[in-house]
Amino acid sequence: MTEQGSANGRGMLLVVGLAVVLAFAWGVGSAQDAPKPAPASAPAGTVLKWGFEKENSNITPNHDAPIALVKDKAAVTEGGSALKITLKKGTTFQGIIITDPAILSGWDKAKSMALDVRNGSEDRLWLTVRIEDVNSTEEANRYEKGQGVVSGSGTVRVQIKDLVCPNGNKLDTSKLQKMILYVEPKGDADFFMDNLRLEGVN
Ligand SMILES: [Ca+2]
Repeated sequence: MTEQGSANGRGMLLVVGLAVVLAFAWGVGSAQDAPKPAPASAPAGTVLKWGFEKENSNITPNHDAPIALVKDKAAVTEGGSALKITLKKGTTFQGIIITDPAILSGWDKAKSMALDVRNGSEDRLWLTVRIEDVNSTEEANRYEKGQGVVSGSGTVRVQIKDLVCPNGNKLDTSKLQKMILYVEPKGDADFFMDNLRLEGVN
């Protein structure tokens, strides 16, 4: 009985000893693991080019479009403000001209350009993206394509590989000079833009 008890005691000591060794090993292992980064709000490779948070002298109205930075919660998708274009029936080409070199750089290393938009009207509106490089002198050698934007919020996206001019030449995305974004109003409405970004940047 005594021997049995003694054997049990040794067994228990062995189990406790093993547990201590395992716990120590576990602790050391955990300490050596690199901390995992917190999940980012945007996918890896996304680079914000303009958040419409402040005035920019290199972003000007196209065709005298009334533009303003607003803190409209329904339209803001990045930071605290978005760009509002006040559309009026009978006007055309309402939007912005971007000539900021910082916004137009790095496109050659990206897969796509994306822009969050909000169409405050009930109509499906047509948003045109025109992009020019150093060689763009006329329609034939610039990129210009429209996309339908339904009522509400959405994202307009242009694949960089699709930046081909009517003459068949690809835009030189390392030498972009200008981007014009404009909407054709169908009536009085507000149109918003935010979070102009490049995606898939390597
Ligand atoms: Ca913003």
